[in-house]
Amino acid sequence: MTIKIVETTPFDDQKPGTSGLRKKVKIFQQLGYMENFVQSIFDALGGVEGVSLVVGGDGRFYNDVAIQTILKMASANGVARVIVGQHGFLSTPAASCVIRKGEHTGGIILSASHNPGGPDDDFGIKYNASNGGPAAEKITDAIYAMTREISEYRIMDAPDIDLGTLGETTLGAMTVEIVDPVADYLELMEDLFDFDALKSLFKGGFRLCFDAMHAVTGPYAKAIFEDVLGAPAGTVINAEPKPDFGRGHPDPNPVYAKQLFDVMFGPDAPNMGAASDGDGDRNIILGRNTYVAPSDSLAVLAANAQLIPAYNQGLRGVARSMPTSCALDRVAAAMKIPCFETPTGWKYFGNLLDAGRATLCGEESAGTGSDHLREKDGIWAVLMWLNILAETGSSVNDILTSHWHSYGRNYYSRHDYEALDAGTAQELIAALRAKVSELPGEQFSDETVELADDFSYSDPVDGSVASAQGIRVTFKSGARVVYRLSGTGTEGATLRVYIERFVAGPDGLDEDTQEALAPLIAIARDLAEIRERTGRAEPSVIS
Ligand code: VG1
Ligand code: CO
Repeated sequence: MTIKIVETTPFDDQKPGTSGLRKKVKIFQQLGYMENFVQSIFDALGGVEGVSLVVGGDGRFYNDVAIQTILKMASANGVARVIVGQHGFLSTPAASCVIRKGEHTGGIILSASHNPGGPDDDFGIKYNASNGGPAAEKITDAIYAMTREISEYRIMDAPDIDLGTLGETTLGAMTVEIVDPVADYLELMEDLFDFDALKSLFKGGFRLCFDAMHAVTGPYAKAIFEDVLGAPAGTVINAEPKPDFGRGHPDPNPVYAKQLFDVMFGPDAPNMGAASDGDGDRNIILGRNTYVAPSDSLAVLAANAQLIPAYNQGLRGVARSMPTSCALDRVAAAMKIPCFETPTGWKYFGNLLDAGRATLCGEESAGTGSDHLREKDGIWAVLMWLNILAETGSSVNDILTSHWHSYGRNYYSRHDYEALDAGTAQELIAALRAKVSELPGEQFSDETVELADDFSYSDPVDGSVASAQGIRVTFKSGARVVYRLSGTGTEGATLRVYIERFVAGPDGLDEDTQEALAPLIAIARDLAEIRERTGRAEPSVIS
């Protein structure tokens, strides 16, 4: 076995987005592309001699090839030890868990999350730090800087490692440990929740349908819900992970998780439905004939967290991404705890969680989590709901309705315009940015603009500033529209429009979301000239 030093030249498109570097598989397959990025991670860390790293991914096409490359490069760069999930599998939250528990230096997660997988679809890679969370912007910026000046990478000339056999082996001087991807994560969940109460719930005939969407959560969900908690076999559907997610799109929303929605809105629906995404960090929750909007789910979890063993001391604070609805703010106000508003992307929660200033956090894009990890966590959120249902004896629908009666309802929807021409999308945002300062006071139908700006976040822990994070327009009525471009896509641009209107109740709490928001949706489209600029009359996905 020898160490090869390979000369290379920079690629100019390796800037990490909202959550790492995401590209088509074909781009990653270019000679040296993966290697350049991995070497840049190592270089940005100031070298990796003697460190220990965790490596795993969501099992999508190219996962195995990428892991072999990373192992050979880690060895050639002097890494002492690498922990790999068996068959290369580690859900994103499980990777965060393994990094934290083993006090490793960091980890490399291979995933394009909710994007489709397969030879013609997407792949991704990101670095997580020793706290188990996505690298902060200063590290991703440093990685990007390295990709611009890289001239060589180091790789071991060695045969592939067998990723299927548990236990230790070596690659050059480096130890490789293949671990059960579920074990540490299951142990953590057992610490947080009342598993006896959950076992009794299922024993009493409670029915759950969990759609793993042929993605990484299948083995986790089967082990936890069926094997440990005693839910009947078949509780987890689409449980077998596949490199192309069964040709599906592992994004748990009403469009791509249609099978689950059909079950939950069909005859004889189970008590609760849930789904996760490609890498297991997202969740959606459904009751019978009910879809719980992720922003509402976050608020419900915050309001009821004290029922759960891990949070029975109360929450120190909560945090949400800027476009997430303000339902959480109402709960925080009632609890008299701080509510932080951060840019989109989990990396911005890291400092608040590390500093103990936020206990629970979440995003409108179906991500919720807490200080138990530094990633959002899909199965954790499902266990939160189950534990709340077990404690209260209520149904999902009852919990949600009574929440609205206590706090009012933030009607909320996100409209995505996918695969737009990138230039057109950027011009649309630039035009909005140019007019924000003139918007206050302007009237659109029944709404008058109160505030408009391009969101800028100043981290209260380390003072770092993230600017140009999305255009917010708040109306005097309390309604709100937010515009931003996705940072996770791999083709053209996706415009996300977030629309929100608050109704205090007790009347008007049971309207259809799209109907309740219709006038505001029309304003949102006019204000940004979406049709005129993009030629699109309707969004491609409504969630
Ligand atoms: C999207 C979501 C964001 C989430 C990110 C990663 O980003 O909007 O809330 O943190 O995906 O989620 P964007 O830039 O496309 O809007 V995942 O499940 O990829 O790790
Ligand atoms: Co994800």
